[in-house]
Amino acid sequence: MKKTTALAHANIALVKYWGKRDSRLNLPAVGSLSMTLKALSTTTSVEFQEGLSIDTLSINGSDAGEKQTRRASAFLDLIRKDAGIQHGAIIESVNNFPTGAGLASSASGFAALTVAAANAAGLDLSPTRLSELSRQGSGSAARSIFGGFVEMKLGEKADGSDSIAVPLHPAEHWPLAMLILITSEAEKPIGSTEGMNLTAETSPYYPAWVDTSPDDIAIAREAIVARDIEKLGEISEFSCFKMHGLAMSANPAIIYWNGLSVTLIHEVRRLRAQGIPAYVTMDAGPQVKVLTLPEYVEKLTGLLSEIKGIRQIISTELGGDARILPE
Ligand code: 2P0
Repeated sequence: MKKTTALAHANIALVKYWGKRDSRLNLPAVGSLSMTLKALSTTTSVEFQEGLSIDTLSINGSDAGEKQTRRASAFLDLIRKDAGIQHGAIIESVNNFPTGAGLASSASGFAALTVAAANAAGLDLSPTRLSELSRQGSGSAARSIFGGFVEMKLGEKADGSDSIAVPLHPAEHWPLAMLILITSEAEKPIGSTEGMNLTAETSPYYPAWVDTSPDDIAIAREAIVARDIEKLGEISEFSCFKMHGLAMSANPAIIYWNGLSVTLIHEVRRLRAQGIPAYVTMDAGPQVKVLTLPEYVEKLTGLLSEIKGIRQIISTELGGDARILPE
């Protein structure tokens, strides 16, 4: 069987996913809306080998360990079932950004794995089917199949076939920029899956989170059509802080921020009050992402890099679809 290598970009949700309505099929409790990011990507190669009874997974050149390998293996079982094969696979995955620190490595990771594994298994699948499969690896990965602006549909079918991402607009529709301020490279204290399950079980605010999500998505969609940065930025901050407030209302509280994250949130808001279009979004980790327009990237980078403790600033525009790379 042939070896296939695929690349997928990470994505950042502007309207956030947090919570599941079905754990087995990994169906989200809310829809979400994201931007695919050009500068952050995972490249994964997969080769199924006859006679191999287990899967091996390396991430950034080192053995990924039992937990991650089991998760990838369970995912490959879905591909093997579709393709009617039983061979084990050698999986090699490389991220061009820090792994596991709230930078969506599972999104680009599972999207790249889906595209590479399906092709290596001899399957010719539509992007929609790839997105449906990716979702079962990681919810946010369903969005990384597509470039540009992407909406993850909540869906309503019990089999999950309509819980898929759909491309809204390609990257060229609206050149936006995002600055990713790395505040720490440490692994996060609680993973997303565990964090969202704890939240759903214990937060009294969870029903309100689920109920109010469709309005946020509708507003974000409109803002993108109209290329209205103020409207998109405001709804993004609202969804972000609603999600973090929700996570903090779990018992015990889930707090992804560090002290520098808080400093940066205030700084971005201060700069915005001075007329710079800059809006904060944060995921399940302490990194602060800043949504802005390309013409402000240089100025913002200069101003923010003066703040003590930032380890790295990554600047990115929107990226394209997940794709197979030539061998
Ligand atoms: C998102 N996050 O919409 C939200 C916002 C983090 C914060 O999707 O359990 O790794 O694998 O489906 O996709 C991260 O969670 O969770 C995530 P699983 P995933 O981007």
